[in-house]
Amino acid sequence: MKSFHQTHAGELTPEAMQQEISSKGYVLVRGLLPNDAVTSVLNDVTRVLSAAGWLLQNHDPAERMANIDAACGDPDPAFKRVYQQVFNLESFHALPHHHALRRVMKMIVGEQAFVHPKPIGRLIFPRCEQLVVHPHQDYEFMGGDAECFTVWIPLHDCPVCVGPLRILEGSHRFGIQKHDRENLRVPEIPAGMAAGDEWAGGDVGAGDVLIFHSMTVHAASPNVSEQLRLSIDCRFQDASRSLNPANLVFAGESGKSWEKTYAGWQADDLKFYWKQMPLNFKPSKAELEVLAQTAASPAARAKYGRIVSQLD
Ligand SMILES: O=C(O)CCC(=O)C(=O)O
Repeated sequence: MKSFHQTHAGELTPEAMQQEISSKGYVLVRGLLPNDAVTSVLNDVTRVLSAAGWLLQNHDPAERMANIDAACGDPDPAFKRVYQQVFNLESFHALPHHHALRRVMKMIVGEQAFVHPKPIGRLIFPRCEQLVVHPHQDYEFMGGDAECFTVWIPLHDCPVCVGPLRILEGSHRFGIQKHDRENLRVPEIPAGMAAGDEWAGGDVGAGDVLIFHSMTVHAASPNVSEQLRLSIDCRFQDASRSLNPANLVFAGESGKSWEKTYAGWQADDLKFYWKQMPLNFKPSKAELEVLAQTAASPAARAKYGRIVSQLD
């Protein structure tokens, strides 16, 4: 695997960022986010994990030493309970809106940069092969407009042994690639089948961000350390491009809602910010209303109904 090509936060220009993304499919920006911004989210997350018994009690929670007896991952109910507490943290949602990140994302997607409101937290126990994310393109999961970009943000220094992401350079140039869905909970591109140039990887530090196109194939490296790997991934696009409304709400049966997420927040500015914007939904709300009546299965009709009800 070759080393990531890297750019330093002090030397960014829109031309350089766009050139980097269009040639390689990603850009790794070193030192973009201030350490205290990242560490304060890390502290909030590790407080939750420590209370859940996921961390060894005789260590500082910030060290993330894993209690391997508690190891779990999605879709274990034990994992979902803890994940929900992390997802509800105000600081977890605020980090993707950090002005330093917004500035860079405007260079890539334009002045109307829109931050998708549902970041994903990765709480990855070490030495658990089934928790390692396999090669895929985010477009497979997000839909909407392909000109959408993921930002991967580790909450601590992430040397290769702790399992940072790796990127298949140039893979965004090959369009939608075939994902295997059969007998898999999460679709993935079968081993060795992804089209692209060469895999790139390496250490990613706290404060660094890895930005990549929705068609760029990426995967996690295995976490072979003794520590949990904690990261956030969030998505940005030009607000005028089409967007799948399922990415704004909770389409599943879990009963999650923005009201429950926001219940313990101090500030209001990041609550429902996306509802104030003239977004271009694909499928549109009218199309979703039809699907809620006509989709083939009762489960699909119920899912579309839940999406529509949360858009009002
Ligand atoms: O952090 C991980 O392990 C996977 C992240 C990922 O696949 C993504 O950001 O799209």
